[in-house]
Amino acid sequence: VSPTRRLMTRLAITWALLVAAGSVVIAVLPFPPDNASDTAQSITTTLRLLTWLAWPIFIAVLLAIAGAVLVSRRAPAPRVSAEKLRGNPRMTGVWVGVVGVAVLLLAVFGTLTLTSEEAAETLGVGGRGVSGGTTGGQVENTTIEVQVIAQQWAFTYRYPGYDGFESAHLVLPVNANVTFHITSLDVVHSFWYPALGVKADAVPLHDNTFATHVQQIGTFRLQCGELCGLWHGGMDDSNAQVVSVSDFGTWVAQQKALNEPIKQYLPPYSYTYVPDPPAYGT
Ligand SMILES: [Cu+2]
Repeated sequence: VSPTRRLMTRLAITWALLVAAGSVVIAVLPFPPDNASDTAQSITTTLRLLTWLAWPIFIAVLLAIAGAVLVSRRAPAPRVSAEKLRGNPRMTGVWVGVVGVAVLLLAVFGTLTLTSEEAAETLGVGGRGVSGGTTGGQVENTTIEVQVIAQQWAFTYRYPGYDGFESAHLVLPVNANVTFHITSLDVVHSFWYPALGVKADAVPLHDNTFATHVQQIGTFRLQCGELCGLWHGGMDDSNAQVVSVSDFGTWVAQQKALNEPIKQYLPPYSYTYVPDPPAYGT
């Protein structure tokens, strides 16, 4: 057995071991950590699939580099040249074939994802609300709209289904179909709630919508995802919550009571707002 062949065998075994170990890690690693909505769930599934597909290739490239170094160290002046690759139809065919199949498979996967009901719902072009439930018997007892108003440097939330009260914290009921209406009062911000898989630009005078199905109770951090000025880094909320339906009812009652004195100063609920001082009664 030639030294090169022995090296190749060793590298192949190393590759198989690393691929197997990596696949297990990829299967159990929680990335991203929270999956509190169906949107977040599908992002995680996609990330996992792509990581799992890329891992064997990544390891093969690393080991090929290591192998090349070891071989050239053994034989400092290799007579192999690019001529061996040029005009090698088999090598070219394999290369084009493998890349072609990979690209086509990803195209099919991407198209299926884009045309799925979830995507349609997220983009606000039909989906679950129209067809009447496709989550396999899961209880969908709440449908709720929440407006996210961004400004330098805070988010404010309005609940049009509940008198349009305002809150500085985001609280959502679990098992709810939530439609966010995202807008801004000044510059472009971005409403980024990783646990729900939500990231949508907040643009002045524009009503940006994002729908998702919230499915897990918890406290999850959200933040502004678009550089928007000096205190952009502090434009976050560590206590954005998904709570039980009854806790949500209690919270809504509290917020309504708290809002009572300031209600008359709030502009009427609208998908966009013109931040004109006289409109606020000054
Ligand atoms: Cu911002």
